[in-house]
Amino acid sequence: MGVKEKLEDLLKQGIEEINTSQDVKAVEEIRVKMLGKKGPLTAVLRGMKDLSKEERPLVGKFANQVRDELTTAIDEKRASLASAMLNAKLAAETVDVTLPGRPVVQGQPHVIQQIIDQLVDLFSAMGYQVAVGDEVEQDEYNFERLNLPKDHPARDMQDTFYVTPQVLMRTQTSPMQARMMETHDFSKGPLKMISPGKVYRRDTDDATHSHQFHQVEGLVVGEHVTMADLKGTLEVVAKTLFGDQLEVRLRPSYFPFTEPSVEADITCFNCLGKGCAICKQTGWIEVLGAGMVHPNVLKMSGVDPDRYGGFAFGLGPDRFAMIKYGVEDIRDFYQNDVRFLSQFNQKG
Ligand code: 2NL
Repeated sequence: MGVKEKLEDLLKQGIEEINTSQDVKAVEEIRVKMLGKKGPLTAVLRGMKDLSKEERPLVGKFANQVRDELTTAIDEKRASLASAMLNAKLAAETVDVTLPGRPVVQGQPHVIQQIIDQLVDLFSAMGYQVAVGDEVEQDEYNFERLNLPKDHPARDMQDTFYVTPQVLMRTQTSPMQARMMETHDFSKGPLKMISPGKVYRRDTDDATHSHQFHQVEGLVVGEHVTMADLKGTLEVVAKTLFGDQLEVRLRPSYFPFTEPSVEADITCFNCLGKGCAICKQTGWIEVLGAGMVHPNVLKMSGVDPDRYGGFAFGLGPDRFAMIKYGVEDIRDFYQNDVRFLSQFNQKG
């Protein structure tokens, strides 16, 4: 077979192989096989030195033509295979943009946080500051400044988690209020504040006790602050949280940091005062403790008790939530069971 025929065969065979190849890898193998250093075309070109002077340019020209045709065929095939692959991939990965989205489950603040938020909104609207404070406090602020000296019997029921002998997990939010009284400039006007947050007590957890719970305390100190102001304020709180038709009743009580001290009841929202199981037939439900700030408490924070006075109250959002929603076990609030918690949806 002459060199020309050999080249023609090579071209025919190459084109056929290229046309029938199925993927880019196969095309690349053909290129290496046909056009590579060890391939038949290179062999023909190497053999040119044995050809006659007349034949050499003709064969050379034809060999170049064969190489160009094969190269073009390979490039075209490679491009068409690559675009076919891309099309197949695009078809397989089709996104149906008309599919409806998966709904995102919308949560809500914890029911206790909802109560705190309501109180924060209410008191902010009445011009109170909101001061949160730290959960780790000094004995000095948690007890001493609130008229609870060492060995005071009321310390026992509040005995708590000590970090060091002088540092503890706060048993009430009042230490923040003592700090605010200490720094407030009373010549510029009264101090009006609430202090919401977590508090800790060395209680054994049961249906009505948790070693960690919440408190919102309120404090107003200034000139001419009276017990009538306290009662009016508590009425606003009760009506906002439990309903407009409810009344507030104050009963004498005792707290070391207030004198006089009171316990506040609201009309039972269930029977509206007639007497039922929820209010134990009394027609009233106890909701919080309050009183007029004890002169010693004012003095210890550097406030002159002959010039300034005020009221304070402390309430438990946990207890408020239990009363409002009829929850019988405080521990339910802390177990984080969404089936329980999602019942208290603000949006109804
Ligand atoms: C309750 C009773 C109360 C206070 C808290 C208070 C704070 C300062 C001064 C005076 Cl800085 N008093 N707080 C007063 C009366 C009662 O809490 O049973 N809380 C759940």
